[in-house]
Amino acid sequence: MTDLGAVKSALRQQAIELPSWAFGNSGTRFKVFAQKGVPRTPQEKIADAAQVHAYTGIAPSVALHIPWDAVDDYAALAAYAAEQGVRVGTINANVFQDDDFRLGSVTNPDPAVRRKALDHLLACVDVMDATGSRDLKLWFADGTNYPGQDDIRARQDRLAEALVAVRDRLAPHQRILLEYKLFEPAFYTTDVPDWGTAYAHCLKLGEQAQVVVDTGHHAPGTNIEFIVAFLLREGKLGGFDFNSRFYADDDLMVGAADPFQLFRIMHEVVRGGGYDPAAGIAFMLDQCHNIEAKIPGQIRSVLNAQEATAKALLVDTDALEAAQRAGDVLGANAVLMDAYNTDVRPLLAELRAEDGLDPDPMAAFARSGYLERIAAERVGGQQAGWGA
Ligand code: AOS
Ligand code: ZN
Ligand code: ZN
Repeated sequence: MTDLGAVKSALRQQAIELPSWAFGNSGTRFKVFAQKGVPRTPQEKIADAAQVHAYTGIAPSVALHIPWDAVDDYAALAAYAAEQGVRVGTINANVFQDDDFRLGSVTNPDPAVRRKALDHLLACVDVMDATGSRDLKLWFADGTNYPGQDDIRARQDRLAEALVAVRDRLAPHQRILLEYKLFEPAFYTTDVPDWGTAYAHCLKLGEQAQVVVDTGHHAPGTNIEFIVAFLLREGKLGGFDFNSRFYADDDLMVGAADPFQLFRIMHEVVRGGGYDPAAGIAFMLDQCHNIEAKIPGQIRSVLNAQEATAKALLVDTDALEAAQRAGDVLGANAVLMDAYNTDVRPLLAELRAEDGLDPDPMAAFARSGYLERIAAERVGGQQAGWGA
């Protein structure tokens, strides 16, 4: 039997980090649909993120993207976030939106471009110092489009060199989170295409470098929970970029396309000790709300993650282990499915009520009038910087 009190207190510890870019206008290369009231400044993005936390109680931090969220005074921005009831979380570097990076950033064949990319990464660590952020998330768009275009091995050497330089700049409490992605924007080779490549670089870099798993960055059919279990076991899972995919890197709401996959991932997280805050796993969303309202989209995503987590915490581990030891294939599978098939919504509503939150965050936010207010007050919202 599962102890519901223990499940509730574990759920109270949950922290999902929101991406600042989820609140800006976004789209595809075909069209960015502008929405009313979207933020015009990093402060307004933080204010919107704070709404998500206010209604869910489990989204206490916001990831920034530099230079999309560039400000003169990052310490002041962190103070502003604190006033809003949230904090600045992971700093995301951007070495993909400059003409100089056509052939890559840190892996570019031109040393001057490599230097420019590295300088940006180092500047991001300066931002972390000012905001008190622990993690620097590195995703590189680097790769090639055609066989022979550049030397695959030399590009790995250049990547390793840049990563070492960044690691050497970190304070002891700071980390590199290295993100991999199968393809896009590069279509032939990508310099960090998979967890194995990211893991190998992080292993060489040592304690301060960990792999981040973006759930949208795999080939169809990839068993992501296996990757999670493996990296956790090796002490190399740094965090997640949660989202859903149907086709490629769709950045849709987590738990929308495949809630069962999210449950399986969270089950491995719990099983591997990654849910313990001491494990330091960063549970982040990396999403864009191209056609749906952004703040409700984020609230829904946080709730989806919370539901999957509740189900994972409900797994009867004693019964599961007993069935596994006995070689009871169907019995073991049934234990897992029982947890997955539990409707956890009443439990989560009860938890919120106990904590002074509205049991229905979506409805409560809709009633608050916040969206109408920002639509009236904010004119000329910013594009997220993504999908232009
Ligand atoms: C890109 O595909 C990666 O998912 C990045 O983590 C992120 O989406 C990008 O840096 C924009 O925020
Ligand atoms: Zn990502
Ligand atoms: Zn992505």
